[in-house]
Amino acid sequence: MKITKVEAIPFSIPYTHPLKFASGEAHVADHVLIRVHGEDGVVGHAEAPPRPYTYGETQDGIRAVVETIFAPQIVGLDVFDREKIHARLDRTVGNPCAKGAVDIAIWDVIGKVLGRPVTALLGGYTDRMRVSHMVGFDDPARTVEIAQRFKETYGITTFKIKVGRRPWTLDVAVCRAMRAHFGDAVDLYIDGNRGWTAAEAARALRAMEDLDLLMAEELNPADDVLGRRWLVGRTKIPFYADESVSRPAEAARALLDGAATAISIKTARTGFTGSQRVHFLCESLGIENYIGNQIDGQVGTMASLVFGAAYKGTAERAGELSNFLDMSDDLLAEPLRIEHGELKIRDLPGTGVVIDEDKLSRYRCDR
Ligand code: MUC
Ligand code: MG
Repeated sequence: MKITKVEAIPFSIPYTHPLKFASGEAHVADHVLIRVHGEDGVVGHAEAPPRPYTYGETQDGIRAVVETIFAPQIVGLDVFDREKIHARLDRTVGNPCAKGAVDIAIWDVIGKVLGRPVTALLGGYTDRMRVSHMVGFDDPARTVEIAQRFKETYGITTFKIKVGRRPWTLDVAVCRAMRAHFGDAVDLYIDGNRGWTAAEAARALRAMEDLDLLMAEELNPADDVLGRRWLVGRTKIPFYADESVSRPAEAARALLDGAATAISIKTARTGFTGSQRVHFLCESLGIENYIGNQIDGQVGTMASLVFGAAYKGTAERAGELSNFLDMSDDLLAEPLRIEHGELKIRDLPGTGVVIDEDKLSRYRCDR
């Protein structure tokens, strides 16, 4: 099945509840829908979220690199020639979310051609994942209120709290309020998006030692090489690398350098193929991982679910699969539903993404 066309369609959907974190803010989902067309009218879909504050990609940049560089390189190749496709995409450095979405859309085509769900082709471990919700910067009372609503409405009991503000005591107060309110009825972990220094992070962690945090993520910049190694060495819970590992080789380097002891896998930036490599690396080394959220819409969240449910290692921890709930609308014909704290795979060939074409016409911003 040859690739006949690759489209990159920018769209824009506002958030009802913007997400604020140490490296930036998301008010509008200004993402790009990638469509890979095969012969016989088979179409695969994926969502690329531009994160200028994380990887340097923009909506215009993703569209340009996909349409002007990637499409001419892969049109005419067979969808099953995945190594050849990747060798061509990898001639361009960077652009993780553009590459990740092209990869996922190709897997969607492959699933449709074979008539099988992609999750079964990847690993087929389970049909569902537990959901973790990511809460942005806010005051303690409001954070508790949001978490309580998500717990009551969706049955979510795992929360990632964004930290990395100054003074660090602001964030400690939020985490403390969450634990005081929920007791041991919830799991809590933190993500600093590089906002603190190593010393600030160490003090904050010490101040939260009694809060039973599951893990900590990117509390200080990985580029502070010795500071990061020092911090990781004294941290008593798994220390996750996220944005500092946008390629499998970076994940290997972070683990070998002592810059992290666990890895967040985001299909938005490593697609399915790169995420497999990261996952297998972690599995071989006995390192834990979880499915992170690139502030994905429902199309991207479906991809995270498809991958996360495919493997025992990724399915056993709650995945960050709920931030689409903060968007005013989305593109899926049949919206995702989180029930009893879980999201279930759709038993359809491919990734299960079916686009509502009316919504796409309404939100696309290239016309
Ligand atoms: C996360 O886990 O860091 C915030 C910035 C980004 O790139 O992803 C989000 C979530
Ligand atoms: Mg993170």
